[in-house]
Order: sequence, then C-alpha cells, then structure tokens
Amino acid sequence: MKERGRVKLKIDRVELFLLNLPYVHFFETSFGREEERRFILVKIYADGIYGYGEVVAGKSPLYSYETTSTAWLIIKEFLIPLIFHHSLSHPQDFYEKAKTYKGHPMAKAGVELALWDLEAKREGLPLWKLYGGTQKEIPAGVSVGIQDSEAQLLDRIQTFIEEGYQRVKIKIKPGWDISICREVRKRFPEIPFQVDANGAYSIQEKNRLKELDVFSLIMVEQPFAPYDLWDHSCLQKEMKTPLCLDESITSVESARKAVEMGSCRIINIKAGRVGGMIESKEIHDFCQKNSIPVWCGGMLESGIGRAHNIHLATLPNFKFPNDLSASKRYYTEDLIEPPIDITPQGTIKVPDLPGIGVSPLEERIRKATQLHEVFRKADF
Ligand code: OSB
Ligand code: MG
Repeated sequence: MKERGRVKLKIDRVELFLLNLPYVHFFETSFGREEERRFILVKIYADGIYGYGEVVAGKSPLYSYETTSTAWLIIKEFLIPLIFHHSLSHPQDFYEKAKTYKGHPMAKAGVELALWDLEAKREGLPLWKLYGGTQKEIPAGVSVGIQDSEAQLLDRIQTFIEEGYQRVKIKIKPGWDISICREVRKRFPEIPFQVDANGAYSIQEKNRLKELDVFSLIMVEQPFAPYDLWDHSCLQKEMKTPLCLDESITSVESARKAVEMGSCRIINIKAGRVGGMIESKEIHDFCQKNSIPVWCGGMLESGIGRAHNIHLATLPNFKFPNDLSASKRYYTEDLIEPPIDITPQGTIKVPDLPGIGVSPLEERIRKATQLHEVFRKADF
C-alpha cells in the first residue's frame, strides 16, 4: 500500500444516507428471503472533493450482529467525532484510531472506504493503484439464492451461464442441498460450481456435508456458525473438497487461527466484514504467504460498494472468480454510471478513473434515500 500522504485532509463535512433499493429478483439464503436491500452510504468532503463508501450491514442482524441502525449509531456517535477531532492525512490514520473501538467492522469499513475514495481522488489515481493491484480484469461469478423450486433454480443458472459468468455459487441449507447439487451437476456437468451454507449446519450433520464431495465443487463455503473454527477443522480433515470461510474471518488474527487449525483451505474476503481495506489487505498478504488463495465476496452492494470490491479483487492472491456480478443482476437502477457490466469472457473491467472510478448518480441516491443526516466540522 502506498505511503501515507503527507498533507492533512481538511475534512469539513460528512453525510450519511439510509437507502432502500429493491432487488430485480428476491435473494434467499439459509437465514431468510429479502426483496430489497437496506444499506448506508457515507459521503466525506475535504478540500472541495468527496469520497463515497458503502456500509454493507443490512436491515436485520442475520449475517452478523450489525444492522443499518447499529452502524448509523456507531458512525454518528464515535467514528464521525473521531474524524473531526483528529487531523487525518491518510485512511491508515483512521484505521488506527478506529481500532480502539471494539467490533462494528461494517460501520468502520463504510467510513474507511469513503476515505480511500477521497484519498485516491486527491492523488488522481484509481484505487487499484493505491492498493497495489495487478489484475486489469477480474473474473466474475454469480451467487444464486434459494428459489421456490428446483426448476426455477436451474432456469436462473442457465440464464447466468448464457450471460457469461465464469462460475456459479448456490446457497444451500439442510433440505436444499444434496439433491439440488445432483440436479445442477446433471444439467451443467462442466460448470465451475460451489456452494455456500451461511452457517446453516451443525457438526451433527457432518456426514451429510461429506456427501457434497462427489459433486466436484470448487469449495464449500461456511457450513458451520461463524465462531466455530474447531468444527470446521474437524470437517476439513474428513473432506476432499476445500472449505472456504466467510463469516468466521473477521480479521487477520482470525484468518491466522483458521489457517493454523486447518479450518479452511480458501478464504473469502469482504472489506465490510473485516472492517475495511487495510484489514482486507493484511488478510490477503497473510494468505499469500501461507499459500491460501482468496477471492472477493459480496453483500449485494450497490454499484458504489461493488466498485470498491472490484479494486480490492485486483490484488494478486485473488485466485478464483469473485461474487462480483453486473449491476443489472442486482438492481434495475444501480447508483452509478457507467453500470458494471460483464464482458463476453465473463470478466469485469477494472475502472481506471480516479477513486472508485465510477460516478455516483446523485438523483438516484436521493430517490432511494429514507434518511439523510449532515455533520459539519464547525459543530464538533
Ligand atoms: O454469504 O456471500 C454471502 C449476500 C448477502 C449476504 C451474504 C452473502 C451474500 C452473497 C451475495 O452470496 C454475493 C453477491 O454480492 O453477489
Ligand atoms: Mg458467504
């Protein structure tokens, strides 16, 4: 990562937006179905420019304990005062100060990402250059939720394959797993394929999970609960298919423990889950040194959060197709221009303009905003 800028950032305003954006198609995981995404955008102004970050916490504490309400509170009561009370010259300064507060990684990440966008714009560089990225195009995968029927699932997969996605991930849970995988494999024998349980199983179901070994899956993601590194290590010892951890990895420290215990052979990195880009890069570097390949997960972000993810996924140890799909796969009206698109080869071209490299559409943001609050330095 580039050395921290010498010049202090004169941050004079921070804005928070709470948005609701309806999905093109509902999204269902082992913890439930959602029809729309509720999330927060953070906009930070300094020296006549601004940066945007997205907070990936959702409406309810299902993926993790954070929600849009807890994140709003933490940002308003702790992180914004921190920004105004210290003179920051680089996102790293924010990262170090914010570390004194326990937990709430999604709240911290939203602010840190806005600072990264701002920093890159100040330098006139696309984010991937600041991060030390090496990939100019990144492989796109698609994450397909639980559907009303097996036929509906197979149809959706068919459509995504025709659109060019390089691999398909499906969500599984007890009862929507073995026979579903068998049908997917029968219909699409060659497609790179993986599954994600979002922690829906317990160690008592170990033998059922071992049945997944016959489907040539690239990986099985997060079968057990987030805190359960030990049970993951027991299952990995008995399974041929690599396990990948998502929810369990919240920092470079938890990544180290998971790798040392043999709880997984692959790690999914999400900047929101781990508290920002600096922690993501630390996890990436640790995994690279230890021969653990990583890939970039998603949280159904708007184009703003997804653009941030794309820049992260340019780092060299991102070795699998990512959960990064086209704008139109998620939302009819994404918040950015140009929208994110898939090439016929199933890749996403990395934006080359300064910062996140795409333009937020202020009018669309305004239309989807349920709550807006402005914080000025003068008031702190
Ligand atoms: O576990 O990867 C997950 C979406 C919401 C919450 C958790 C997950 C997901 C996805 C979507 O799988 C991936 C995407 O953004 O395309
Ligand atoms: Mg996951």
